[in-house]
Amino acid sequence: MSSIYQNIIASSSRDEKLLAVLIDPDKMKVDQVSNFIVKVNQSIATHIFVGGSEVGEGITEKLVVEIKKYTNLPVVLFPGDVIQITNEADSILFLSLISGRNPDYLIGKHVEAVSILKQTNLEVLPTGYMLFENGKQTSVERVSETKPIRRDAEQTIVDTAKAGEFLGMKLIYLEAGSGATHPIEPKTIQNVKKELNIPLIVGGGIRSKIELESAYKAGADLVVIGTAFEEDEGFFEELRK
Ligand code: 1GP
Repeated sequence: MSSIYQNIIASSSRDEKLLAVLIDPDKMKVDQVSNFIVKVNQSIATHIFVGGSEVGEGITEKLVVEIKKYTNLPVVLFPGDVIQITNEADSILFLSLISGRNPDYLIGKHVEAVSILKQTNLEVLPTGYMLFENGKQTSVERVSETKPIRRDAEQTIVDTAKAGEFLGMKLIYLEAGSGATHPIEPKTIQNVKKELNIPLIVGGGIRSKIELESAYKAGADLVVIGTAFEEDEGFFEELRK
């Protein structure tokens, strides 16, 4: 079986766009999973991401076990903390918050995670994670105690993403923050994509098919959407039209 990363690379080289549905264990109860996953399976989604900024111990694992009962889509952990790591998933975004300067989120938590990861079969995806300002404080900003990157700092944005690639990261994730009022601007996605030789993930605040398509058109290989599905499951339908 080819790896999740190889599949992302292959899709990116064929210009086939990917969509991850983000499930936040803080917001979804185990008994809501089956109905929700039926909709995910019927949708254009290609991946399920599971994670949140402030999830308690054991909660993610229970949720992933339940999700796996109903889908064959790859389940990728998108953890806010080491306690969210579970071998029940297929893969993990090993996120380094390269927009910030907090050593805990650049390398500290990663060192803590190693002894746990060594006991799993998770495919580890080294990911440069860049948080953008969005007019209000996001939970990533609060929990990580880092400043997001300014949206007008074009050169810094592009150079940060490229520095991530030079450091050997395999993915770059441009994050506007869950529930952001504005998604990352297409121009920014385009500028970053032009510089990168690795796949680009974009997420935060995408609530319409038009916004999804403009992120793809600008160069996002994989888009992550959580809030729009949480608030209205009819959004799955809208994306199919
Ligand atoms: C958040 O990028 C993801 O980490 C998705 O954001 O919930 O706004 O879709 P939304």
